[in-house]
Amino acid sequence: MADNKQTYDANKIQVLEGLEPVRKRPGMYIGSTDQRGLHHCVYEIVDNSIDEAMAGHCDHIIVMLHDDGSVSVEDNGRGIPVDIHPKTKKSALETVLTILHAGGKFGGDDSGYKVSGGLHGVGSSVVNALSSYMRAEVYRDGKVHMQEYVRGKPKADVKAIGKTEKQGTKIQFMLDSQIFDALEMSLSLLLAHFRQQAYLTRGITISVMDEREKRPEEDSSLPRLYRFHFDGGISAYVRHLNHDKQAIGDVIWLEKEEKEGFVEVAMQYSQAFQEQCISFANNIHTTEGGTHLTGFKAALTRTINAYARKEAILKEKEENLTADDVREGLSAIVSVRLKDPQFEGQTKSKLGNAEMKTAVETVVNEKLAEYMEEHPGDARDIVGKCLLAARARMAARAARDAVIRKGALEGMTLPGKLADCSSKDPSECELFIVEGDSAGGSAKQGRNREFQAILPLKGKILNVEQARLDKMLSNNEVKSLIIAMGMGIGEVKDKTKLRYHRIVIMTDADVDGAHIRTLLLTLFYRYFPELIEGGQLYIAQPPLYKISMGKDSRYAFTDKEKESTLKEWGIGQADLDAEGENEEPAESAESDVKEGKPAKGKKAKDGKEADKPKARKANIQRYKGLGEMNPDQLWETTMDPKGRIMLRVMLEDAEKADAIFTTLMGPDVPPRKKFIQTHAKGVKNLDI
Ligand code: 0RA
Repeated sequence: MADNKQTYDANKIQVLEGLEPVRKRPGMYIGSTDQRGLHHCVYEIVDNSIDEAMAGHCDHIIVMLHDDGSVSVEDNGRGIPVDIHPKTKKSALETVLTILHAGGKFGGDDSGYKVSGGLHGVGSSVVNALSSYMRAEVYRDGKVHMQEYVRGKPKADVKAIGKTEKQGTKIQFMLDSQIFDALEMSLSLLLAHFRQQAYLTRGITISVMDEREKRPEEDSSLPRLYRFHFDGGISAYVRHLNHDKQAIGDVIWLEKEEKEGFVEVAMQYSQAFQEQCISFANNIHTTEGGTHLTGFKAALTRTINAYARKEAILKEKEENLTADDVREGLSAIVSVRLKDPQFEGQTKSKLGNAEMKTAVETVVNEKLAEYMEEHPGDARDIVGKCLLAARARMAARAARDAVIRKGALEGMTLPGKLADCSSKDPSECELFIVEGDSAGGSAKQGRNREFQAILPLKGKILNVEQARLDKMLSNNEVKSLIIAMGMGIGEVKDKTKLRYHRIVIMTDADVDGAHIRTLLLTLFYRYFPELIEGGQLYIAQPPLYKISMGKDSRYAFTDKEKESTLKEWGIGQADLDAEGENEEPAESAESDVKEGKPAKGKKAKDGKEADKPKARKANIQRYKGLGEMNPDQLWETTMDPKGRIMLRVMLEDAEKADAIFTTLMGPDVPPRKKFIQTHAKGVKNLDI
C-alpha cells in the first residue's frame, strides 16, 4: 500500500481505507466466519435496502438464493448513485462497495437514523471484500449500470449495459469459501430474520426465493417462495407472538419521537405464563436487552401499580406488584431508533445508551397511563392478570421455601446415580444428561471417565402432564440434575460453582426423546439462561443407522446420509423392504450377488460378518434408542470429542422449546389453578 504521508485529515484517512484489513481479519468486521457470520453478510446487504425503504424511497426487496450458492438482493429504491464522487474520483457505486466505512458517508439521506447494519455496523464494502464475486446493477435514469468485483476489487469501471424502465439496486454476491467455514445458507434462519425485519418496517415487502436445486436437509421441506408484508408493523408482530394464546385485551401500541430518539412499543397480555419482551435498536435485535428494555420495564411496573392503586384494585396494605408480576404473560416489542447506538455485552447485542432508558420510560409512562384511562375494561383485566401472577409468586415462594427448608438442595450430596468423572477441573469436565437407565448404562461404560460424567434421568418422571415448570423443581430427577451441576438455582445460584463447563443433553431420536429434550431445554432456558448464553449447553447427535456391508460399516446421522451410503454401495430400495425395523440383512442389488438367500437375523456387529465373505450383504440397523448401541459404538459416534458432532444450543432454540412447552401446557387457566392449589399449602390469605 502506498503511504503518501498526507496531512492528518480524518476524512481522507477514512475515505482512503481499502478492504485489505477486512480479508485479513474478517472476525473484526462480521463477528465470526461461521454460519452466523455468513448470514450476517446477507443481512448487511439487505439492511441497505431497508434503509432506503425507511427513507421512503423503496417498498419491495427481493432476496434470492441462487443455485450456484450466490445470493442476490434487489430493491426498487432510487438506485445507488453512479456519478463520480469528488473525493475518490470514482463512481459513488464503486466508492460505496470498495471503500471501508463509506456507507454512512455516502448514505445519501440525513433525515433518519441510519441503520448502519448489524453487530459491527459495517457495510456492503465488507461483504464485497469477503465475496469471491460480486455484481452490482443500478437501475437509474433509464439505464442499467453495472460493475463486477472479485474479492472486493473492481474488474472494470462502472458501465451502462442497457436500458430499463426500472429503478433500484441489485447486488449479487458469492461469499468466499476461503473465508467462511461453510457456504450453505439456512433458509429458515434467513426467513426468521426477514420476517422480523418486515415487522419492524411497516408496509415494506420482503420476498424470499430459494432457487437452490439441492437444499440443506433442514430446508428441504420448506416452500421456496415467501412474501413478508405487515401493514400492522410491530403490532402485527405481537399478534403473531400471541396467535395461539388467549389474549387479554387488544394490542396496545405507542409511539413518540423524543429528543433522544424515536420510541415505538407494541404489547399485549395473554393468559400464558411466560413473558416475551423482544427489543430492537435501529432494527437490530438486542438479544441481551439494554437501556431501552430497562426503561420499558420500569415504566410498565410504575404505570400498572399506579393504576391499580388509583382504582383501589390494589389495597392500601398490599405490596406493590413486582416487575416480574407485571410481565407474566406479556408479549411486547420495544423498538427504538437513535443517532449513535452503542452496543455492549458479550455478543454486542445490548444497547448501552443511557439516554434511551429515560426516553422509553417517559414515553411509556405517559402513553400507557393514557391508554389505561381510555380503556378501563382492558386495564382492569390486565391488572387482574398481574395480581394473579403476584399471588402465584407468593405461593411458589412458599413452596420453594418449603423445599429448601426440607434441605433438598442444601445437603448437596451428589445424587447416587451420577457417575461422576475423576477430574475436578470444571473447565474440562462434561456432564451427559442421558435418558433412561439402559442408555445410561451404555454411556457409563463407553465414556472417558477422566472428564465425562453421566447422569441418567428417568424419562417418565419428567412427564409434561405433571410438569408445571415450577413443580419440576421439586421433582427428584430435576433436583439430581441441579445438585450435580453444583451451581444452585434461583436466589442462591452461583455460576462459579458449576462443576462441568459443558452440559450435554443426550436423548433418543424418537418422540419421547424429543419431548424430554424440549423439557430440559425449557428448564435451562428459564432457570439457567447463562449457560445457553455462554455456549455451554449442547445436544448430542447419536447416529440413526448403522449400515454394514462386508467388512465396511458406516454410521448415518440422517436419512439423507443413509440414502447416499446405500447409493454409493449400489444398494437399491427394493432390496431394503425390511429396513427400519430390524437386523435383517437386505440383499445387494448388484448382480454379482447370486449366492442364495441372505442369512436372516444375523446382526451386523463391527464388521464381524467378514467371516462370510462370499455373499455381499447389506444390513441396516436402525437405532431406536441409545440403549441399543453398545458402549463402544456410543463412544465412537456420539461421545468421543474427536469424532462426535454436537449441536450447541442457541438462545433461539431454547426460546422455541419454551414456546412449544407453553403450547403443550395449553393456554387455559386450569393448569395454573392446579399449580396454585398444589403449592398453596401453608400460604395464608390466598384468594383465587
Ligand atoms: C445514497 C444515495 C442515494 C441512494 C442510495 C444511497 C441507495 C443505497 C442503496 C443500497 C441498497 N439499495 C440502495 N438504494 C439507494 C440516492 C441519491 C439520490 O438519488 O438523490
